[in-house]
Amino acid sequence: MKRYRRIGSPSIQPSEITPEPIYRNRRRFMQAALSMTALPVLGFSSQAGATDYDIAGDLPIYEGPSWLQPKLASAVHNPGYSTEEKLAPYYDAITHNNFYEFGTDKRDPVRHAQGLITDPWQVEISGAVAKPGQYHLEDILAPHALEDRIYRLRCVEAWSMVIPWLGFPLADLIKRFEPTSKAKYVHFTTLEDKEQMPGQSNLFGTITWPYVEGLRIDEAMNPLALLVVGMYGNALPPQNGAPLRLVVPWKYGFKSIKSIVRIHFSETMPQTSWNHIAPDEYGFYANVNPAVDHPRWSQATERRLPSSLFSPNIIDTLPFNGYAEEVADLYKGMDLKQWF
Ligand SMILES: Nc1nc2c(c(=O)[nH]1)N[C@H]1C(S)=C(S)[C@@H](COP(=O)(O)O)O[C@H]1N2
Ligand SMILES: [Mo]
Repeated sequence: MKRYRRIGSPSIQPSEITPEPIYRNRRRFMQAALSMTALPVLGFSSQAGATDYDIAGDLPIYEGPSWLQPKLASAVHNPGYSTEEKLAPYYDAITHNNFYEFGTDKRDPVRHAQGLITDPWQVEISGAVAKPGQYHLEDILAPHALEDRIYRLRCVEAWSMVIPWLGFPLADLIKRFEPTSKAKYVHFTTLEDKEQMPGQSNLFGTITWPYVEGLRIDEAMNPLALLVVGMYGNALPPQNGAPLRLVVPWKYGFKSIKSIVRIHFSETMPQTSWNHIAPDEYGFYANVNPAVDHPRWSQATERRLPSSLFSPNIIDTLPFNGYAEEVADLYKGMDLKQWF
């Protein structure tokens, strides 16, 4: 069992410094750890300020559906696909989000996503596959054991976090639905529901809803590409893309599409949301690359969260976000300045 280093002074009780629901969440972890499951024991930030406390104090513990609990509890840590870097405090990971369906401010998703109905949830598998259909998420997940993997997440806005995800390889799902020889690309679509997602009614919004993303099929088959249903040992909170999201750690965060309702296989390259908005700024590939700057800012470094004015924690950005060994071969012979 892996133990994470506790952040903050050991003389301070976690209940004094951690918002109540999160503290209770942590107790769940302790219980799980005592019962000798593979769940990690988490460290929590001592940096939650007074205003932060108010937001998190209103947060329900995101349990997820009961059918998901045994799967989450039996997830096994995969050190081979994990980094040893310091985790983002859980609090930061669930309150600093990009999920434009709920607003463009980093705090909007945690404020506005709590009511999202994530169970029952349907996922459509369509296009160039032998077994297309409309499936319940429970059936989608049924044959897959969950792994606990700790990945770096590098946003195109030049901040990053280290997050422990619970998920399974996208490749395993793809094989199950038997793509045909015409399946050259995989498209992903987020839920479109103006009732539940206030950001989708924003008149000056730039995204044409629903949010769409995509991968080349060989990228999708890479073992690092993860379909995620949990984080920090628990169900994925709505603001992080419940109940099902993609995590592709060698690419900028916008490729890691949230709250997926459709996975489609095709011969042609899909349109993707950010590429559609600003093709000069956001490419289809969007591989993390310190040598290719965003037109309006450098990509050579990143702000690793938690970061503050006095302790900005700026670190060098690595090619493919540090996953070059696993993925560089996918792009052999491609000019990465052209195919950014
Ligand atoms: N549907 C959808 N997926 C999305 C986004 C979004 O706005 N809508 N934002 C992306 C961006 S820009 C990033 S950096 C990550 C952030 O994931 P996190 O909030 O879990 O850290 O989600 C990505 N997935
Ligand atoms: Mo991002």
